[in-house]
Amino acid sequence: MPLNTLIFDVDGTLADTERDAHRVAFNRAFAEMSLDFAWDVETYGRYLKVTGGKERLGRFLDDHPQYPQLSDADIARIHRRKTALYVEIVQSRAVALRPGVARLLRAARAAGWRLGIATTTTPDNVQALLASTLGEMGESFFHYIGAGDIVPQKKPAPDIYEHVLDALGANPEDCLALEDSENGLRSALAAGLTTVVTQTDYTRGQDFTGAVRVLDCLGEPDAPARIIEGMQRDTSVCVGLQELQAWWEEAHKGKGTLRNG
Ligand code: XBP
Ligand code: MG
Repeated sequence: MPLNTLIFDVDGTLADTERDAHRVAFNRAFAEMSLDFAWDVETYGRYLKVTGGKERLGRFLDDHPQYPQLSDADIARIHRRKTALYVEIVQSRAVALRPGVARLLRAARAAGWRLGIATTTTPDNVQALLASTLGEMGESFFHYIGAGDIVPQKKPAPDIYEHVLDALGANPEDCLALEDSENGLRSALAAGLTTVVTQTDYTRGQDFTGAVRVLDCLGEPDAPARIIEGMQRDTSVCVGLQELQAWWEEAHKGKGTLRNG
């Protein structure tokens, strides 16, 4: 069976949301609640290694005993406010999809491929992002959206990808994941998925061992992407279904698992 299912990460992959949307929403929530700290771009980048907003805040407080230590209930309350503020930012259309994402989604849909989302972020955030970038029917592009606390362990654990594969009734061998980060890549690989990475400013330089390709983005016909790791390194490409199919076949041949017909 040929490749017929794509599973997308959200933050960093569909859109570059972290620095100017999630980080800003966290800082606004901290200020509203009179908390005596804020996350600059560099600090937030370091704490992105902890996936999940509540978990990220918890780790930051663990590392900074000089700030008031908050209960899980307080963290959850701050995080709910952060989510509302993030949704406001996204609804103001401050966040765009990354180059090539809308083109690839439309091509996959037109070809009858199945589309899924496997993300660590909160479901409200995904809904708002898809509506503001793809229109009110944005969510309908996807056959299943797996997000946030629906699984016990966030990325790099494979839980969210396994959950989405299960919900789609899909075999990992027939799917390809698109990710932007080492944590996301580890999660997808552990679920058995061939994975393409489109790195961001925050994830550049992370360890992407195991990805079938690492690119700077998906590219557009008039502004192609660059392959950074993997075969054809340093070449330009506008990533479409044909490229994904070829890379997926290459990965399966490498594993000796490509099935014919
Ligand atoms: C994204 C995350 C999320 C977002 C914030 O990781 O780790 O925590 O940063 O969203 P990935 P929440 O792209 O690998 O899914 O605050 O809603 O958790
Ligand atoms: Mg990501």
